[in-house]
Amino acid sequence: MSSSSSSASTNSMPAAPSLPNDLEAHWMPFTANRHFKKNPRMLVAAKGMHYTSHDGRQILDGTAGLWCVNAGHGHPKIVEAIRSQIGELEYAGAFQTGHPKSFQLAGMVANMAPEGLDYVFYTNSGSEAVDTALKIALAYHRVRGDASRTRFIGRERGYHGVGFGGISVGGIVNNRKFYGPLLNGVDHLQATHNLGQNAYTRGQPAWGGHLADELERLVAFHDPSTIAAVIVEPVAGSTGVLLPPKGYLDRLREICTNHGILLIFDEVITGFGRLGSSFGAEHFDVTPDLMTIAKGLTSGYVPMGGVIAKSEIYDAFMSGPENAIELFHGYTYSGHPLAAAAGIATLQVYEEEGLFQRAAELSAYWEDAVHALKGLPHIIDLRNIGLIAGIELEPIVGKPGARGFDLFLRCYERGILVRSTGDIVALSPPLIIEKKQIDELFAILAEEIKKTE
Ligand code: PXG
Repeated sequence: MSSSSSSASTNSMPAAPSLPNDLEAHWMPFTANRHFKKNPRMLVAAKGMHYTSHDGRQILDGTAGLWCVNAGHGHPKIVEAIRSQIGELEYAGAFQTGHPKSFQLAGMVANMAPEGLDYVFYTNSGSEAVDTALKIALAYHRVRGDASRTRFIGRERGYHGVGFGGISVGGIVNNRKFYGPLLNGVDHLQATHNLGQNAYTRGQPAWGGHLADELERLVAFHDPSTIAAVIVEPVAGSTGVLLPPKGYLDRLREICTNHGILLIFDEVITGFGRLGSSFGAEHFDVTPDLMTIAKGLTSGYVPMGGVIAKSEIYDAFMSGPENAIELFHGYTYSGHPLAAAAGIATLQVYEEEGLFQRAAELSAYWEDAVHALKGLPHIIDLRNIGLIAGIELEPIVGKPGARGFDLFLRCYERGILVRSTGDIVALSPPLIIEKKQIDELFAILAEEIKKTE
C-alpha cells in the first residue's frame, strides 16, 4: 500500500480508541466496502447475547454472528477449552498423523447424526464442506465402477458457499454470474418459494411438495446413470429463509433412492439446534447420504466444517492395499486441534444446557413474535421455523435491496443486529435467547420497519 493511502486517514471516522486509524487495506467479504469504511460498524467484544460496538454500545445479537454462535458469546467452557488446547498442542499434521481430539469430536458428531451417518471428514468452513461432499460423491460412484455418474443437481436460490463447486450447484445469481462457466454438468431444481400460495405460513407450507417431482423430470432428461448427487439446504437460509413445503424433502429422498443418486443435505445453518433438533434431517425425518456441517459445530469460536457420510460411502473407499491412501482430498487444517477442542466443548455445552430442547420450546413464542409483525408497512411475507425468521419486504421500485439494507442500518443504530439479504431480513439468534430479549428484538424491529421508507 502506498504511504499516502496508509497515512492519509487519521481520519473521517469517529474518535474511538478501539478503531484502527486506517481501514483501507482490508477488502471485506460480502460487504459494501466503501460504505462500511465511511461508517464502520466494528464489534470489539461479546458476552452472552450481546456484542459491544466500538462506540461502546451493547448490541443484541439477533443473528448468532452469521448463524453460527448457537451457544452464545464468550461461553467460559468453550473459551477455556480453546485456551487450554493452545497451550498443549497448537497444531498436528493432518495427513498421516493425528491428534486425539479430532477423533473424539468425530465420535460425538456421528453419535448426534442420524442413524447410519457415521463418518466425519473435516474441513475449515461450510464452503469447503460442500466442495468436499461433491468430490466424495463423484469419487464414491467411481470407486464402485459407476464413473459415468458425474452430474449434480442443485436448486435455484440455494446457497452452498463460495467455492467453485458450491456456486455451481448453488442458485444465487450474483454469486455465480461473475465467475464464468462454473462446473460442467450441473442442473437446478426450481426454488420452492411462492408468495401467492404460501405467504404468512407458520412453519412448513402445505403447498409445494409436488415441486420435488421436477427432480424426476431432470433425472429422466439426463438419464439416472449420469447423475452423482442432489444437494439442497433443508431450509434455505442465506437466500432469505425458504422452508421446505410439506412432503418435499421426503419426495427428493425417494427419487434419489430409486435412481441410485446420493442425496446431500447442506446443514451448515440447519445443524446444531437451529431448528430445535440436532439436524434438519432429524427435524424433517429424512436421512440424506451425506451431510455438510460448519458454523454451529464450534459455535463459530474457531473455524471448522465437515462432511458426515453414511457408512456405505466410507466403506466403498476402504478396499485395496491397506497402506494406500483411499481418498485424495484434505486440508492442512482438517481437524485442527483448536477447532476440535472448541467443537468438543461446544457439543458438551449444547448437551449440558439442553440448548436444542430450549430452542424447540422457544419456537412457538418466537413464531408468535414473528407473525405479530403482520400488517406493518412494506411487509409482504413472514416465515419461521425453529429459531429462524424471514421477514420479506416489498422492494422499492428500481432499488432492490435498498429497503432491507436501510432497515439493517437502522436496527444496528438502535442496538439490535439483524441480517438483510436483499429486501429480506433474516433472524437466527443464539439458542440462549430469553423471551424478554425476543420481545426487545421484535419491538425495535417493528418500530424501525414503521420508519423505513
Ligand atoms: N452452506 C450453507 C447452507 C451456508 O449457509 C455455507 C454453505 C458456506 O459456509 P462458509 O463457512 O464457507 O461461509 C453457508 C454459509 C447469511 C450468511 O447471512 C450465510 C452464510 C454465510 C454468511 C452469511 O445468510 N452461510
